[in-house]
Amino acid sequence: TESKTSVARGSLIILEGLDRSGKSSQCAKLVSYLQGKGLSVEAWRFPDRTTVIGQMISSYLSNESHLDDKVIHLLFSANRWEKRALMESKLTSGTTLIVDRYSYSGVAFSAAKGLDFQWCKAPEEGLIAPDLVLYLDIPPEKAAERGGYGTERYEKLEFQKKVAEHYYALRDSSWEVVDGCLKMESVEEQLREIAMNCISKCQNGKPLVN
Ligand code: T5A
Ligand code: NA
Repeated sequence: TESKTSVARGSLIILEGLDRSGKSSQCAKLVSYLQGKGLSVEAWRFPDRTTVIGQMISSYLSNESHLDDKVIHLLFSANRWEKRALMESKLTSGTTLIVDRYSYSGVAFSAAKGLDFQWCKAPEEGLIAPDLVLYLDIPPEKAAERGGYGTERYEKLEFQKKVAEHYYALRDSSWEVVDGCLKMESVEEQLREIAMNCISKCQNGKPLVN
């Protein structure tokens, strides 16, 4: 029989946080830093709007379509499930994934609408568990100051406060909370160090779990 050469696996690293906490900016910076170190790294994001389900989500988010709260919740989850197999093969073949939002967004946003917390968590069970969740912590009021809240600012602020509460209820041992109010460069530096640590642990045999 042929002997398989085992490849050090990649890490599943998620960025989470309220709207405007800086996730997309930091994902891009972290990916280019890690690639510059010669590592195999890809930037992913959820929702992944490139699939058929992703297009339904995208049209819902831009108010072009209306969907029942439970239906959109399940579509967000299905959008992660349809990427699960590819995610697993990337990770096992040694590619690290830096992912902008994951199940935590799925649960926190839907629960903030009033859906039952446990009901929201159920369809996420069996997805690959992150090795690291980088939570960019920012008070909802501070996030609102970053702009984009428009005329419905108050309503959105109230909603973001609820999202924050649900995020806190979801914290687990994979989380590292980083102060998202610091200047961009400071956040960037902290994320680099925590991510490098995580990547080493995974390369050294930390198992991949569901
Ligand atoms: N959703 C998502 C669900 O309901 N269920 C789900 O399962 C999933 C996956 C779309 C929506 O879908 C919901 C959550 C969302 O409401 P999205 O497309 O990821 O999700 O959201 P976006 O609108 O693209 O991104 P955000 O608004 O969340 O912003 P980011 O990515 O957190 O922040 P970023 O990097 O774009 O920065 C925002 C602004 O702040 C500045 C930036 O320059 C930018 O102007 N900024 C800083 N300013 C000062 N100091 C810093 N440290 C700064 N960092 C960034
Ligand atoms: Na974003």
